[in-house]
Amino acid sequence: MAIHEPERIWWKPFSKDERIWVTVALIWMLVSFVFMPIYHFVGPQNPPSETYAVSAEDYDKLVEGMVAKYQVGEENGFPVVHPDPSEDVFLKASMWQWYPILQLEKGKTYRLHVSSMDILHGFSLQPINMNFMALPGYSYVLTLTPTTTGEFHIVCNEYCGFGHHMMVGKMYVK
Ligand SMILES: [Cu+2]
Repeated sequence: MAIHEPERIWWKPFSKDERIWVTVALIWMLVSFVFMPIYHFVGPQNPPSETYAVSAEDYDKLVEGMVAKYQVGEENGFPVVHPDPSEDVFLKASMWQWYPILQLEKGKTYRLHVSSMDILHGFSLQPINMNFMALPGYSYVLTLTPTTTGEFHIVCNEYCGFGHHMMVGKMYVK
């Protein structure tokens, strides 16, 4: 069986319609590109803009320090912590758990640090659907003021391995 050489000029010049659509797509891309950083400042969302580089060992010490100081109970082997709003609050993600269980107060503003001990995890607070990343080596500070009381779940929304589907944490607002 012979192999045929492809046509020398295999591409066809742009038609008028194609030219219009490519131009529209390009303009829209540029608009989105410019608007992204603008929306960071004018949008109603609250993206974390405060970040620290921190090693897993150091972050673990911060978490344990908070647990030792503010633990009020225990649930399924996890400490329940009722931190003071004047101090930083630390939440730790690892394969495959969120630690500890936080108990916050409605109307108070907290500085919640989120970091991972191993790989990338996704902090997704349900059912209100707040989503952030939990990165190893970095602590992201979320400024958070709970407006509703109740029990919330923290779901990992970044696939992180075998136990990913079981990685569900808890948070209480009183
Ligand atoms: Cu995870």
